[in-house]
Amino acid sequence: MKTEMLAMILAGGQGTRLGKLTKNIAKPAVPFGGRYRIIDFTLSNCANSGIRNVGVVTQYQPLALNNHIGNGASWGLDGINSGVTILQPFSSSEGSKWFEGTAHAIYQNIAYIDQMDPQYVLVLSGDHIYKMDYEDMLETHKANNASLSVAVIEVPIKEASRFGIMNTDENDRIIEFEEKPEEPKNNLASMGIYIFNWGRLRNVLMNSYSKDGQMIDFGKHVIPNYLESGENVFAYRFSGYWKDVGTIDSLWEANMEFIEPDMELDIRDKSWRVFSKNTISPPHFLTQTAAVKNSLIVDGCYVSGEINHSILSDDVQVKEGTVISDSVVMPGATIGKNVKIHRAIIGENAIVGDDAVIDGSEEIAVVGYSEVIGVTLDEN
Ligand code: ADQ
Ligand code: ADP
Repeated sequence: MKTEMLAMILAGGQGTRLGKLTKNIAKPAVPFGGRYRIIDFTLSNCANSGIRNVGVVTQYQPLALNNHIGNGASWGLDGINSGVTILQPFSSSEGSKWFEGTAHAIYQNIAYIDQMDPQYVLVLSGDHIYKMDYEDMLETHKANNASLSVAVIEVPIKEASRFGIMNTDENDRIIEFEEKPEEPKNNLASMGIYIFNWGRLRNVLMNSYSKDGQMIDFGKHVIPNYLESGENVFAYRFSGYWKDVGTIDSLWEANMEFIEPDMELDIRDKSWRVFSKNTISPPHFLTQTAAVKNSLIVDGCYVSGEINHSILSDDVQVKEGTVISDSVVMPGATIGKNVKIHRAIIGENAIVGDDAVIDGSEEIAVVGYSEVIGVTLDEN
């Protein structure tokens, strides 16, 4: 099988910064925006950009991710010349080894990539919320005769030290790159999205791993190596909505932005749909005592309480007397009577007992995946 550009989604990070929300599931499988999981945005970008073959590199708690992605049919990525392949760490003659970094994770999957025989490999991250046309990025990559293209976005300078930061010339050729510099020189940040000419990247990785194995990370090792050896490395400028939702604060913020009907990331745009697996839940039901304002309520919810500027994901129950504001409730959670929840993320399948108070006024409050709180023995 021959494919022009193969996408590899790196979905392997543990996401320790999301704490209790990723105790049992990988970060890309964390619910987002009521109806979605984080990885849906990247998978939908692939589908909408005409990419037919996608490898998803996992390592940590991939079960929920496997269940969600299935055969890729929800994104139209099933069929004769297309597919999604979940790639897990495997034992080799060197013994089983975790993927050590992003470039090492690609190296570990050379056999899979070779089987697709692509000219270009698009490397993506599984934890970003955005819409991007990778086909346009590929066109620019070809027009620049680039060996590597890096998608870039301008970020506030105070946040720049969280990213790979670069300098470009007037043609957007990258002349300098620093991974997460302590004192960033400017605000042009790498989005961690790369197009590589596969032949060249393959050689670089094979050479490195037959010797010292230094090429562990794209940001720390591979990009600097390309620049040193005088390869054509170009920036591809992106200016739309883009958010790395790797922390509690950014995950909460992105969800709150998602509620706004005029949000920059337009999910109602029929020409660029965000696909997800359909859970086939019944229509949501609002009882006589329910009061819902400014909120997203997904299928299967049963609501008797008051919901303000919040997201209830599928199959959430909210009982009478409860008030939820500025919060995200993930799928399957049950919230008892007379509970107060403010500025919080309630994890998937969590149970919050009657009269509990979850107040994130100071710092976003989190109830973990399947966590049970405030349930007393006489509860029925
Ligand atoms: P980070 O996001 O900090 O920076 P990293 O932690 O290496 O980079 O993760 C990138 C993606 O790969 C994440 O989705 C992570 O889950 C996944 N991942 C990490 N290690 C993996 C492994 N061994 N196997 C499989 N998946 C793995 C990167 C760039 C910066 C850039 C930011 C933008 O290095 O230059 O600015 O992305 O967010
Ligand atoms: P965070 O920085 O929030 O922890 P990342 O997605 O950046 O989230 O992942 C952190 C790192 O942890 C990744 O580089 C990944 O390689 C490593 N990691 C994740 N899961 C495991 C695991 N099960 N064993 C070893 N390393 C892991």
